Amino acid sequence: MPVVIEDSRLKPIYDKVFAGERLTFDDGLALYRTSDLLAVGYLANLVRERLHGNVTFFNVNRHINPTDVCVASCRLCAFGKKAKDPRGYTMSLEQVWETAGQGWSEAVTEFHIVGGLHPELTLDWYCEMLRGLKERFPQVHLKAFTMVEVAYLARRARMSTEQVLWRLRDAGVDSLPGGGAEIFSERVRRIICDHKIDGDEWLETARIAHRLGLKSNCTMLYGHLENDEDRVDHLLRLRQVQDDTGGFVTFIPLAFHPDNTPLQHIARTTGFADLKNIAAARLLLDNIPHIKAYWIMMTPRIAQIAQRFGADDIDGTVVEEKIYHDAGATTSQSLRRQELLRLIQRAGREPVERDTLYRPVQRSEATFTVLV
Ligand code: V47
Repeated sequence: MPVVIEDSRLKPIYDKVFAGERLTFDDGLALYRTSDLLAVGYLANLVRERLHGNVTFFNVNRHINPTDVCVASCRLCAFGKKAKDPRGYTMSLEQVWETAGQGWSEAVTEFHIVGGLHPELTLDWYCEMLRGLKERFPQVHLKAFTMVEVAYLARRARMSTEQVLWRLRDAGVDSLPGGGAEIFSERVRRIICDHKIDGDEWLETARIAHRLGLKSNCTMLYGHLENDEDRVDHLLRLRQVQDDTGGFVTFIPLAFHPDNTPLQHIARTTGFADLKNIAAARLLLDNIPHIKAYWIMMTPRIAQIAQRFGADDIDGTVVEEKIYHDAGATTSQSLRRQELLRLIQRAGREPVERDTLYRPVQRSEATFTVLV
């Protein structure tokens, strides 16, 4: 069937995608600069179906944020609070374990644990938290600590990144989430998150984690001050690390939510930009297996359409989300398993429940009755 490509700049990309060839920096720019979203989406969908056929993955997970107290003051963030801010919170160990159990059922396969850079919580405290979770929920995968948190813990404990990752892994960390990458461009990073590790350090921390055998995700925050070049540069730097380590499992483009941040004058991203970022990522990141359309961030409606624009994952039940809701997200805090199934099926995809590392989860009929 002939494919209609309105923008002639996409023709070489079309040829490369059909031949299975790697796209260049300039190809990436052309993907971002064209308005021919359907052509970009068509190509991304082609690659996505080559890799995953008709399947869309989801999981049954729970987010836990032990503290929102943070020494950094990133302009992009509405979640972090200063230690003296009465609105801030820090859970006790018992509260973390109790929170993990709230809404817990046989169905939860992953705890996604991230928090602020707390000035006083120690590496020992976090290790005890992890051991306590493993003791109480031995079958649940712990996807915990962004590269930024790992680097901060290393600095505070005066240990190497490698030593900290060893300790966290021994205490129960099974893999790392993809947050904190933001955008690697130093020009933009200086404005939106100048207190954070720089892009090179984020990538180096990921390399070390992968070397130790820990898989991780990766992300890119878009829709703030970055330009097309910054986005392509970010994706290609992730692609380079993946060529070297093979440790990234999933890429998640994250749309900037400006409410309650010092950057609240910036307009929210559009559905067009959200789909473009999914599709461009699928085409440029030829070595990262999965592209996730995180429904909390892009709304269930756009996340569903994204399943035909390059994404093969929609994330999970989540249960309780703070980072995006503090920044004005209007999506609900959790989706039931049945609703995820419905969204995926109505997009004409076959839902497959996965664990964090994308192994299919087998469930007996009996467990369906206790699902969150
Ligand atoms: O690290 C913070 C970003 C991330 C805002 O690995 C913001 O499976 C938009 O990383 N507007 C947290 N974004 C979310 C995240 C994530 C989510 C789902 C799955 C996975 C995974 C990872 O959100 C932060 C930061 O990059 N963020 N503030 C904001 N106002």
